Amino acid sequence: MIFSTKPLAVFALVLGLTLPAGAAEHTVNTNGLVFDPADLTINVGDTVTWNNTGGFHNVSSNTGLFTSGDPSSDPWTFSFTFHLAGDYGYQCDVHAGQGMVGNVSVVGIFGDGFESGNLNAWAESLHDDSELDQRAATGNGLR
Ligand SMILES: [Cu+2]
Repeated sequence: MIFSTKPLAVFALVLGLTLPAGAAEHTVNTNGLVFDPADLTINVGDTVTWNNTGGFHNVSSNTGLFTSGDPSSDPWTFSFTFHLAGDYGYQCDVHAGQGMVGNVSVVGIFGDGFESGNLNAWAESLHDDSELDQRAATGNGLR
């Protein structure tokens, strides 16, 4: 046997220390008839929060994966955490025809918890039923 368990433990420690920090939060605001920013690139496990800063709007996934609900002029806030890589287009149902659309590009394969060395939490993050069901329903595969 060439390898003892000690080098493997050291390798795991170094791997854990060099992975990026935890999940990040991102904000998208309605701004007139646009989402700002309209295009966002985030890491798996990150959360996006949309804020209605004024006007009659909602946020609605192109595939039905998420929605803030019916359009409203209330100062609503809606958050969604993305557990799988891919492109997630969305729109304001009222103003999509006027170009009020956006996209969240989710990159990376590591989810919440992996950076802490907790493989179980990481695996759990890959099993968000709503997303997996959506992938199956729409054929929106992993890229
Ligand atoms: Cu709108």
